[in-house]
Amino acid sequence: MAQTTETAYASHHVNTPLSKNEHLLKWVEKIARLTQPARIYWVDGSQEEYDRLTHEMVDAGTLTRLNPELWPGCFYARSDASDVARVEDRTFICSLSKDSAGPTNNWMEPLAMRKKLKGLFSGCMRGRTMYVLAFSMGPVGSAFSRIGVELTDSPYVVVSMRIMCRIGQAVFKEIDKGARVVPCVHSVGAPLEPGHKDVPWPCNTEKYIVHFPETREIWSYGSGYGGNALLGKKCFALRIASNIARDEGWMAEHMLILGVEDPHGEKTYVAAAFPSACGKTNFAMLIPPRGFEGWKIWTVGDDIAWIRPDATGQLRAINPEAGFFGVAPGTSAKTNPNAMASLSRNTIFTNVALTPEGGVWWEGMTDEPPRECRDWQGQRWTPEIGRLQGRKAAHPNARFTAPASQCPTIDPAWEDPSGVPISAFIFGGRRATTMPLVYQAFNWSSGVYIGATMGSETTAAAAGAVGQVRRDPMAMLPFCGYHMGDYFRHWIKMQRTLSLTPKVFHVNWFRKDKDGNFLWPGFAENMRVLKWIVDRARGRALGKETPIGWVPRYEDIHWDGLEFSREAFAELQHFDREKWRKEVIGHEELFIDLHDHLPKELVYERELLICRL
Ligand code: TSX
Ligand code: MN
Repeated sequence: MAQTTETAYASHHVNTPLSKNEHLLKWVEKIARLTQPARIYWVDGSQEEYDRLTHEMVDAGTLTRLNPELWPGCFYARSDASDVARVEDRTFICSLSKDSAGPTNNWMEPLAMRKKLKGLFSGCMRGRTMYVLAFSMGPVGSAFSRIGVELTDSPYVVVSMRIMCRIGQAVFKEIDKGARVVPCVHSVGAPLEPGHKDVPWPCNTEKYIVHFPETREIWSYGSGYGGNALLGKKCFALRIASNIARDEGWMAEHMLILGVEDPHGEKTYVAAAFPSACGKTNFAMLIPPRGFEGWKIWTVGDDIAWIRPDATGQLRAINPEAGFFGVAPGTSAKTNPNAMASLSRNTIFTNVALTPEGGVWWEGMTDEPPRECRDWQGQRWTPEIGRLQGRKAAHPNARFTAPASQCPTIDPAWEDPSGVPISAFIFGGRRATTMPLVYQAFNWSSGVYIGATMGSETTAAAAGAVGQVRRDPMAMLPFCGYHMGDYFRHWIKMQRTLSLTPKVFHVNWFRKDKDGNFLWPGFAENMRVLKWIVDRARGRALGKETPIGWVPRYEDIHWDGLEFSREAFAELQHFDREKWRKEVIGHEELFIDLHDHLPKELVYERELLICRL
């Protein structure tokens, strides 16, 4: 079926195509002709298939089955040491004009990039199986959902995508009904020559993560890891979807979604954006502390929200994903028991440490490290070796890939095709000074300004100097697939389509005193902030007006179950005029880069803020 006369290529169809869509069939053949896989396999998404693929990967050395007594249905993978994270400097937005991509994205001229890709992908799947992986971001059949097909030569990607999104037969059915498809091509870039033995984690030192926003295409080469390879997540659900959303009048955001249920059973949903290393997944799965008996937090999503106005002008959101691809280090029964329950079975772990009992471990999982284990590179590791050589057992970006359905607090409406109503947006950052625990924007445009200027201090995990404020507007800097200035304009314009405008808040769990101690206990205690936010969003809590926005007074916060003094709260919320004058100067830096696309509203918001200061 796949023979051509131009090339001496013939690939073997392992099974019959699962779609009758002519465009899809032609495209699969075209990519097979280019990449020349030994086999083509259409992924049906069944449990039997998953079991077979994981079994094959265990035989190939890519996966290790964990001890089923301790970790039922779980697998362990070690990546190549050079393929451990997203590669932002190798990520491209190839729009026709450089100006549409904006100064914060890498851009290459589409024709030049296509030529480059043609070279890279020529014969790149030789000796491997090309999997035809249909996936739906969002529940199959929901009006919110969007479909992609990823052609990949990585079975690790196939089994990971089965956890992270809806795949297979049901999605092909949607395609045959005429649903539009975002084509995604992925190769690890490591053809397997006849007679050569494969390595556990094939990849290539040359990496390209490429998006064509106008034609809605994704091409990824050279990496098998995370967002570089599971193309439904950052590439599709954020970079391509942000383009689709802008054109169609909705929002693709890097946000968690959670529901707050009060003791009367009233539920209020919020969406929140945080830069990395702020504990977004922990917040999405928060368990209310002492003093909040009868309250409950429900998890809808921990990373991405697709949000659109319904017929009445109320924003509604879905989580386009079906799993959590979470950072393992720091996750524990103390910091996030719900995440620990989610990953207790049917989970794929990558780059954590392997214990002698066939279990996994990572820094921060338990107070006591295991006496001995194999680290993420397969080397023997003991606490002493770790101390002496400064080596960690798990890679700092080690991940768990776990089904969202296993989260004990997963919201009953998490797969509702019409989404959940959003009453508030929360922006946050890691800031040792200046930013109070919480404040509320005066209105939508000042809220957009707060999101557009948000920043976080760099931690040891990130590159560069520790403790510097990095601006990361709406936590979308690496994920917006077009000009950031146009993105702000889209946010401003969204308000016009709404009858009910969500309230906008900024939080900071990380303010420190002059001795460098955290002022706020954080974690479960963040519930107290969340309650004020929900009360404000429902128009039933008081606050105080300040130059930066509305803030709670001490008596506006529910303190039952926590000793926290009026004085400590005053320090936590303190508004320092001098620090804020410096802060707005910091806002200017990002705005200068974007100035020719910045909406007037943000320029005026800045002026207003300066006047109030
Ligand atoms: O996730 C965090 N959250 C949000 C939880 C819902 N972390 C971990 C951040 C790294 C990913 C936090 N760390 C939070 C927080 O609210 N706050 C802090 C800072 C902090 C750390 C420890 C203590 C207090 C604050 N206290 C003790 O260790 C006793
Ligand atoms: Mn994320």
